[in-house]
Amino acid sequence: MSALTPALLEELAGLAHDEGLLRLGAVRLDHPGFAPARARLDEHLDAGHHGEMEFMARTREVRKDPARMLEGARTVLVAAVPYRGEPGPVARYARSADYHTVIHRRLDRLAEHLHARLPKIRTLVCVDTKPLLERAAAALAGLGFLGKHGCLIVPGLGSTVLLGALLCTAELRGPDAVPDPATVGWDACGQCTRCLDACPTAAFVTPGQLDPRRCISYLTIEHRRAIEPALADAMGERIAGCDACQEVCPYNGGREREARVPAAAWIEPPPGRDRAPDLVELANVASARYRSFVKHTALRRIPRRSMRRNVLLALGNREGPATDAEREAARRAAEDEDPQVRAAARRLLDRRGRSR
Ligand code: B12
Ligand code: SF4
Ligand code: SF4
Repeated sequence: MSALTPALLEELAGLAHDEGLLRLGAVRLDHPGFAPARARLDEHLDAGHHGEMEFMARTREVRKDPARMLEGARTVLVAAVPYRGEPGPVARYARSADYHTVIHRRLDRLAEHLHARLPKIRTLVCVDTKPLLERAAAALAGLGFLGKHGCLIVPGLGSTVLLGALLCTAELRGPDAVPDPATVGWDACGQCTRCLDACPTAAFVTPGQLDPRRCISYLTIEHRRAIEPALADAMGERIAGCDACQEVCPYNGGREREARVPAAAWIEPPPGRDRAPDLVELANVASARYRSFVKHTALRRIPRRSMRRNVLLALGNREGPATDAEREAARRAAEDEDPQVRAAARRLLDRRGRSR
């Protein structure tokens, strides 16, 4: 049988690091630590917390048993990829080059190395969209621990990292990276509750457990229906994703992080894309222009109509009377064929439409 020995894992971790896949670790799929993660997933889905994310309900059983997507899968390799950027209306990760593509390519190269060493194995690259419990796998593979904000915190890199995984049929030899699953919990947060307190929509049910239906990331990216008025008010000027719970996390501070990351590992914005978007222009953005705005970023997942709704809500949340350009944009959008765009435009006019 093909074995992933500690020596081979160490060799792969070195190669992975050079590819920009940091802190590579591995965990067996039968590690007992997956049991609480699976139970948590069941609880989450049974409570309907996934909201409109039907893909979560549809893939419940595969997510709990990844061998259903790769027959004979025994082990998952996981790595962290850091991103950075200033606060703004678009969450940092979504301003960067689309991590699905970037991390997938890096993992493809890692898989090539692995296949060269263990020719008989089969592998499957998983970045976000495959039904895998990525945070649990990363924590159990020894990359870090789960914070009360629910994100995986990698010591030295913080939680502003994305995860990529390589599922494989090789058998992992050697001791478990995390022998006691209890060590991945939120103990390392101590008495801190900054993330829970900073969440604009009070989306945490308990530490580490989110009700995504209240999370701005879900509302701006996944939720296609009208957004509840109180939640729309709390979104502020965020139009795609949210970083609030991670911005306040002490594990994300510190300039030393920059020095720890090899330059090639960062997921950076596509060239010329790091400026803040012009919300007035986006309010009535045409299809072709929108396609170029979202190109090569994870923003591609947001339909244009949802983005226009988000932008009009954000403009409605600004302080003070609307500028002429904002009022004009709102008037135009108030005649739109899409009911949510129309409603968000009218909200803006009602709140800020009076003359200055
Ligand atoms: C659906 C989804 C969302 C949804 C719902 C999130 C949620 N909490 O459920 C929404 C749209 C809201 C969302 C938001 C964000 N997401 Co998201 N999301 C996912 C996705 C696709 C599935 C997550 C999932 O399984 N949810 C179900 C719940 C129950 O799982 P969970 O919250 O991860 O909790 C697990 C742990 O608590 C664990 N657990 C509980 N107890 C114990 C005990 C032990 C011992 C262990 C081991 C584990 C464990 O079990 C749970 C299930 O595994 C993953 C990718 C993937 N394939 O995993 C990315 C992912 C989690 N998201 C990611 C990111 C970056 C974000 C945002 C930061 C984006 C943004 N800036 O807007 C926010 C963060 C919000 C937050 N505070 O969590 C990253 C997280 C990276 C990290 N460092 O943790 C992931 C891993 C994508 C990636 N490949 O990088 N996301
Ligand atoms: S991403 Fe924003 S809305 Fe979602 S839990 Fe964190 S702070 Fe709350
Ligand atoms: S902000 Fe505090 S409580 Fe939240 S994850 Fe970071 S250390 Fe933990």
